[in-house]
Amino acid sequence: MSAYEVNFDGLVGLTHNYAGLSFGNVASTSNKNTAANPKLAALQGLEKMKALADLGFKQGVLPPQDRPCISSLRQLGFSGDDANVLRQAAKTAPHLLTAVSSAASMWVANAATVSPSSETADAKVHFTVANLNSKFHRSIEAQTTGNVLNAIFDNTKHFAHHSALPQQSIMSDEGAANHNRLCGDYGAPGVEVFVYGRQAYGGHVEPTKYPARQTREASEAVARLHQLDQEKTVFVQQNPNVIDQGVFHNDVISVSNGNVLFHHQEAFLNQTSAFAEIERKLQRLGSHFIPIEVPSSKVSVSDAVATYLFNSQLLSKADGKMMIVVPEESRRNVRVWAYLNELIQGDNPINEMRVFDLRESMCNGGGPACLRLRVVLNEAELRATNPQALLTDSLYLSLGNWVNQHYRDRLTEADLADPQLLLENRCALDQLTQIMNLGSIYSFQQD
Ligand code: SUG
Repeated sequence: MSAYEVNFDGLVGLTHNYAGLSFGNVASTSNKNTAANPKLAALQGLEKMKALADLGFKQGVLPPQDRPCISSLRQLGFSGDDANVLRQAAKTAPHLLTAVSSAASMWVANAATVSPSSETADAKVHFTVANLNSKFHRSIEAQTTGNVLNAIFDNTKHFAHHSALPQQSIMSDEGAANHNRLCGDYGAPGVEVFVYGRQAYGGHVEPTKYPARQTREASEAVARLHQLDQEKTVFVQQNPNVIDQGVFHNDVISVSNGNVLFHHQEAFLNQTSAFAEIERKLQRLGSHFIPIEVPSSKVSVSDAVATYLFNSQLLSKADGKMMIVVPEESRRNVRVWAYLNELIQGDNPINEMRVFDLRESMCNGGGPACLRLRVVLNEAELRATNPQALLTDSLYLSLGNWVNQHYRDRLTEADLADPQLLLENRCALDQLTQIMNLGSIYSFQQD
């Protein structure tokens, strides 16, 4: 059955700021305390969505979360009215206030893992919300993420939703950022490649400097929940040395599309055997594997981390070729830019590139691929998806007006305690749920 890959991009939230919350994510820690521009961040993201929709790619939108998350602060013992909760947190635990104010839900590659219906035993599209257990500021996303996905894929005939795995480090799960799918046509069964950073039980190799955010145990649980056949899954460990150089998610060092895996030479541990397994399993499905490997001699791991070359999107065009979508930082690096120009001239399926300015997100370690969650949908599933979550010219205009009306153009840590910012968020998000026809997905709407 024919199917589409729909890229759902996260809308940047109103509290987008640089708080240095993600140890192991070089951009996040190095930009701590610089002033952010939430309005520009949201508009940059919207421009990418619109440009790709205009090129004929199916594009969806996922809403931001309500921040500062007052319910998290209450759970941690702050009390009184909302303004008092904010005041007390700012005074006695400012690090907690910044954590619960993060707009990190914009990086929806970490929202969930998604398996298309062509691979699951019950022929439904399966979603497992990521618990994002490695970082406190991200672990509080899970509940609302589940509400959002249920509001958009609200049809039990086609969609199966699983809540996040237990919030425990053995089950650390960062969603689709550590998940690649290789296939022939999007609608045909493919091979799902789960990439983990450490194995909690019986693992021998782990990074030593920075945390590994995905466990093998979590990846295996997701594969079980999604009812995936062993012959259509591969588990491979990410090279711990690259995690220690700032590759905190696999999507900072590799990206797949169709039967192509674009990756760095140092991306995986035991790469030879993992690739042989992918090749064998893909062949059984009638497709063949095309790994495109970037050698360290051309692009170092440090250049990859600085430019997010691999946090690119690979998109299939109508003519069967692929387009690579990279951030502006890739153009600015001489070696990476030279490599990209060589790549699109070479004998491989990628023959076109587009560059986007996503600087506001990039400064927190989020490139084009972090900002999107891929959902493969056939015609019937696409029809069952909330149409107001799919980007049309009119939704683009509404969202642009909404951002311009509600967002601030400068935000620093000092602003997070401002009760007015909380009210601005709630007012804006309440309107957004109406624009996108999402119902009551936020806790402040359920009180
Ligand atoms: O989880 N940054 C995010 C970036 C996530 C990128 N996603 C993917 N690679 N898929 C993170 O580290 C920084 C927030 C701050 O420091 O203010 C942050 O959460």
